[in-house]
Amino acid sequence: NAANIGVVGLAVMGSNLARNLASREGNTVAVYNRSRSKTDELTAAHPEAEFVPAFSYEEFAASLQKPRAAIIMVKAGRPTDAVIDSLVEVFEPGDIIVDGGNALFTDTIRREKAVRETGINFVGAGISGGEEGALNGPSIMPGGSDESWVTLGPILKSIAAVAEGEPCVTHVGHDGAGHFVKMVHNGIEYADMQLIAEAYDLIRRGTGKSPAEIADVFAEWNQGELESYLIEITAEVLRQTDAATGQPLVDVILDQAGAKGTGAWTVQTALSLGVPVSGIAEATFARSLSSHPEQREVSRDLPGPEEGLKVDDADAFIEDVRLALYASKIVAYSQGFDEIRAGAAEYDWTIDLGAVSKIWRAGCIIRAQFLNRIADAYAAEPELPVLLTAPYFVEALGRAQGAWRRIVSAAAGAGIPAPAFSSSLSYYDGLRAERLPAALIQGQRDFFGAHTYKRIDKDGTFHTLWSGDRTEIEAEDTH
Ligand code: NBP
Repeated sequence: NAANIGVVGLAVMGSNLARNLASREGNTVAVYNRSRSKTDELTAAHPEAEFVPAFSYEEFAASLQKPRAAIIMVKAGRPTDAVIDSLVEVFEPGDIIVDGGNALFTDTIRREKAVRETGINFVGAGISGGEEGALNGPSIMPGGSDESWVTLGPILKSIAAVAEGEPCVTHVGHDGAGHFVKMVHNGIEYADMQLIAEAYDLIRRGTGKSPAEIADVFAEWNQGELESYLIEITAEVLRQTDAATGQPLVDVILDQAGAKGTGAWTVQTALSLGVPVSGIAEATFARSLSSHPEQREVSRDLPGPEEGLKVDDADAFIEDVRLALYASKIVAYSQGFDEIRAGAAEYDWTIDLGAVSKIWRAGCIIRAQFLNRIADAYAAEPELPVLLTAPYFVEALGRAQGAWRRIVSAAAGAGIPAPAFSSSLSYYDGLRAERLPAALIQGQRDFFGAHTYKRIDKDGTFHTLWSGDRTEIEAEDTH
């Protein structure tokens, strides 16, 4: 009963993934966990499943068909390195080690290089969808070599979520490409969540509707172009009543948002690549701001506007918020795909952006109908430099921009924070601008640091002799 796939690490994610694998026709799954109890619990709880339990790395390797393939689902960081080292000891050239945890893509690049030297294949695979996805079908973003994809592809396709008949897995690109794309997925998720939160806040403050009434608004939005898992669960959360107090649950939850770091990775990486992912950055910073109660406490009496939000027509206002949310969401996805495009160029990956949008249509947290429109945009123009300039999005932004501007102005006027809405609009207007005040920045840089500038009317690099007679000279290009 040799197993065709193995799983190392049988905590929540690993055990669910192992069960998913075992439930598919033709799979026999070798399972191993550092402490034996988790292995015993899993096999005892699921006697029907085709598991081959192993209690040492040697036994685990011996139970796998060659070329061996094993998916690691342990804590990211050192535990992952420890497991890789142990597997490398007992595996042979041609075998495949998959890291399905939330690794930073630069760690994956490092590990792939080191493992490749032993002749063993290493695949970093982003797996999205949490516990539920792992069990019933996640969205899977594998990197690694073409050779490993031949063995791994059919197995991963068998367990992935399915969107319109297509499995939500594609070979994203080499070495760290899969974990890079998973990282950006999480960054977009941060932006999507923050935008929804801002929409809720504006509707509540603008119309005085209760959370349960706003749940109805979101449920209705979920029937239209905003249809998505996150909008759907927003309605569920807003409708929930706290059993202890009888209050809406959202009113008794402490308003300090946690984060596990993937949003910050997305923003840090974008900064290094020079990609303006301002929506994702504002969403990440908004969580940081919320989580500093001492700063918020001392700031409570800072002056604000006299008047709160004044809404005459609640329905019209809610429709404006919906359009502002949609436009800002287009910006967030456009920025996220821009980061993937820049990452691919920097790290020499060939990434099919349309294929990435398609594998996010099911199984993952940002799953939405909307992703089909992104796939269409890249199908029509694979080298599209700015996603939001695709005709479908231009039409949507044209339809939304008036409402978007009204909402951002109203929020600013009433002193309501809407960082993701307003930064997205600024990004949009920045892209549209024929001239940017970046010209003045270049002048300032040349003034204090002789950093030079280019001219609009002739080639070359120039410097003004600011501390001399202020004539212009041709200069070496020093940026
Ligand atoms: P945890 O991240 O809580 O890790 C626990 C597992 O790691 C246990 O099996 C534990 O073994 C094992 N482990 C540790 Br800790 N140190 C080890 C070592 N030195 N050698 C061998 N095994 C070691 O598990 P999880 O919550 O199931 O998450 C697994 C991975 O999936 C993580 O990378 C996580 O970031 C990712 N994840 C993804 C999602 C998602 O939505 N995609 C959700 C949650 C987690 P033990 O039983 O012997 O202690």
